[in-house]
Amino acid sequence: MLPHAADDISRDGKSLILAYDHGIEHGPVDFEPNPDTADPERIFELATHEAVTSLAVQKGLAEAYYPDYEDEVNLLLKLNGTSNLWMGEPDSAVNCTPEYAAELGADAIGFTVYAGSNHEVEMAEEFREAQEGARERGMGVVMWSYPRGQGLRNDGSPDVISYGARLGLELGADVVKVKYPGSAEAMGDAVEMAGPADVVMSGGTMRDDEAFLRNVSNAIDAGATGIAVGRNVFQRDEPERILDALEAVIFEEVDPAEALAV
Ligand code: FBP
Repeated sequence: MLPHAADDISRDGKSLILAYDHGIEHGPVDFEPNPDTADPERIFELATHEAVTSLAVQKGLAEAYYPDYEDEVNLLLKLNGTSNLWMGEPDSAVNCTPEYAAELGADAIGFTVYAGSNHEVEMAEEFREAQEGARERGMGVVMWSYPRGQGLRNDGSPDVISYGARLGLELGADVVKVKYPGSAEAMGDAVEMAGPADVVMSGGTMRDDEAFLRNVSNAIDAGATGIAVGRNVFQRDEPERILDALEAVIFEEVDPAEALAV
């Protein structure tokens, strides 16, 4: 096994990344179900929950809030992002360098790559700079590997998700974040394609607690190492409760029904 540059953002080889880049990616609409969550302080507090192994945010939030949390929270700094107001082919503006991420105290960098977009070539080249910059500074590299673009008819198909996982390995990510491909078997294929890179599933918006945790449990059984989750935690009335259950399912491999019963 290769030395693992993402150890700083995992616990016993497993990860729960609390994703909070929604203010840029989707906009204020994502805070409507739980209006308090528009306040980043609420989420930095939530990230001190012991289930959370890192908090993924953009530069502006890290500058404003991370100094107060650097002893309690591992920082996963997203280096690119796009608003939902952008109507072109999938693309993501690079808004932070790995140098500045290190200055802000990041343990790892996060980077979105939309393979299949007309902008794939530039995005892969931008990822190269981010990945090599992170390597030089000992930061882990997490790729949001989301194949999408006008040429892709089904970006949620198991084959496409496995391809996305493989791209993470090929381009040098330590952790590849993919959509859940719908079954443990398909997740197992994605994990196999990612080789020594860790695979984490994204959270999505599924509201049935047990069904959501069952997907997470299936992903773990298939060899995934955790989840990068945003809305499915912070849009709930009691985000701490689902974090407790996620902790049991991911780190202790407790059955979802049992995890919810506690
Ligand atoms: P969720 O758990 O809320 O799905 O967040 C995961 C995530 O990757 C976020 O980091 C990102 O903002 C969002 O999904 C992007 O979702 P999409 O591009 O599919 O709209």
